[in-house]
Amino acid sequence: MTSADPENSENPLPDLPVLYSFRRCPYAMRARLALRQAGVSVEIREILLRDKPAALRAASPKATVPVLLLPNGQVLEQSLDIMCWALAQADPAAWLSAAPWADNQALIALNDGVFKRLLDIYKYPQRQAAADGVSGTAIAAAARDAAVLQVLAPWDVALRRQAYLLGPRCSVADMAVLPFVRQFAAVDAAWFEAAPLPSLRAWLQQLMGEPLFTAVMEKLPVWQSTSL
Ligand SMILES: N[C@@H](CCC(=O)N[C@@H](CS)C(=O)NCC(=O)O)C(=O)O
Repeated sequence: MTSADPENSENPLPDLPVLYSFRRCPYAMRARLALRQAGVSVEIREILLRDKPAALRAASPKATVPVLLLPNGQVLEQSLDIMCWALAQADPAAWLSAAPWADNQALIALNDGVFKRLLDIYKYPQRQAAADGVSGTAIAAAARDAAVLQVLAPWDVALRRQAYLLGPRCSVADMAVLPFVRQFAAVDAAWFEAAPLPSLRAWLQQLMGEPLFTAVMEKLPVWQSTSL
């Protein structure tokens, strides 16, 4: 966590928390899920990663999204910190206490590490294909199959015996990984539909059908700074 400089004219301290967000970023979407679940009033500033506003860089020089700028000048630069901050304000379905915190952390680390790396290759195989001189299709299929073997099949097995990834109740981990699994499913929807992951598919469909999810996935216009 860092602090905003109150003298910084790019970023005067806001009245409401400000979230810099990008709809196609799964980290940003997990932050938005928690903020909305907590009922926190927040100004969402939808940005483009290829054209980051100066105010985002001023608040957070590393300039990844999401970034949450609080009225007291605190800046949260990690999506999981934003989720925890939001749920500390209000946690109506007890996502934070649904499962041991260490289990949440382990599952999210697997998602943000191994799974995110394989997801990126699956989504953009041509990046690696150009470097390795191998066909993009083969690289995508290998990444997809590795993701299933190492991550999604074990999650599917867990979901056969329980409604959520860590037990009978929805936890932070379910919501933290949901936007990533959604992206995986969307790369090749027909393949995912037929994949041997029936319980994961049902979990995904159920969560994506909830008003909370559809609300955060609504498209927003790109934020225009008025301070220029
Ligand atoms: N560990 C960070 C990761 C955030 C992240 O990597 N976001 C990506 C977009 S999905 C980003 O902003 N990348 C910077 C860029 O592409 O310039 C978090 O959990 O918030």
